[in-house]
Amino acid sequence: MGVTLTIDQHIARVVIDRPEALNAMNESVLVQMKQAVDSIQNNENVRVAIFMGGGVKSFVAGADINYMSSMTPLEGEKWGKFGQSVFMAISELRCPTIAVIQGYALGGGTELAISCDLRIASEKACFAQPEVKLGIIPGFGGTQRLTRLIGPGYAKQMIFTGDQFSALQALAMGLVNEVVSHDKLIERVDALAQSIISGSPNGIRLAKEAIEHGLQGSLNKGLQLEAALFGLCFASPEQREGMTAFVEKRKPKF
Ligand code: CO8
Repeated sequence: MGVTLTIDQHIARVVIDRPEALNAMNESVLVQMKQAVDSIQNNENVRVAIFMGGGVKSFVAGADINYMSSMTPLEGEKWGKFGQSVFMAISELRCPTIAVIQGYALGGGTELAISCDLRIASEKACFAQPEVKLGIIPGFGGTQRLTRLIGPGYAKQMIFTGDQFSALQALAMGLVNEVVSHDKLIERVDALAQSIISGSPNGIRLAKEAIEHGLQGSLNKGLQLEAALFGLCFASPEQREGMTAFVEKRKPKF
């Protein structure tokens, strides 16, 4: 058990499966996750990557508390940096990423979910940043990505209280894109993945690049990058195909 990667029909599926610890992440899980992410990045055929937890109860119940319990400050910093690097590799994947949250997304689990582009939650999902209850702070990007995603008010509420938030509360905060019934979760995610796959891979990749870089700088810099990438689209056969298909009243073939 650990992390498995399957790639089928342009869709990569990464499953974190440690049933004995509700999929909590120890070093081995993070190492395997990084290997899976590298394989996806190196595979031009992948157009969507889906991250999910094994079993029905948990997405990921955080970093492994037993593993962290006797760390020294230096070991803690090293562990935090390692987790950050893995989650950065996820957020830097060229293809869109979807976190499928069927149950607990706690601590590092919420941080993993927010490293993905989109989050689809079952009605049974629950979210928390419970680190302060353990005497630590979110260390895999939570203080930064969560604040950027849902704003400082809700991020501080989650981080200062450590309380659990339901899927519907997460939806209201903008933490997830959609909440769907538990038994329809996979169906909905597959439909979403198909919708993404039907678009121009080059267009989607450049749009993601513009959004991600734009978020890190000023509006003006972001707009300059958007214009440059917009121009680049016209160097791709996908632009010709997309527009020709429209004119010919048929579906584009990407
Ligand atoms: N780490 C290790 N083991 C875990 C974890 C975890 N995060 N979560 C669950 N488990 C284990 C339990 O210990 C238990 O093991 P065992 O059967 O051997 O006793 C097994 O999974 C099943 O769990 P429970 O019996 O507790 O199941 P319940 O349904 O009663 O409760 C909960 C489920 C509510 C999810 C509960 O297990 C829980 O509260 N888990 C801890 C959640 C948590 O606090 N997560 C945050 C961890 S800290 C973190 O993620 C920080 C990331 C950044 C670190 C950066 C460092 C620098």
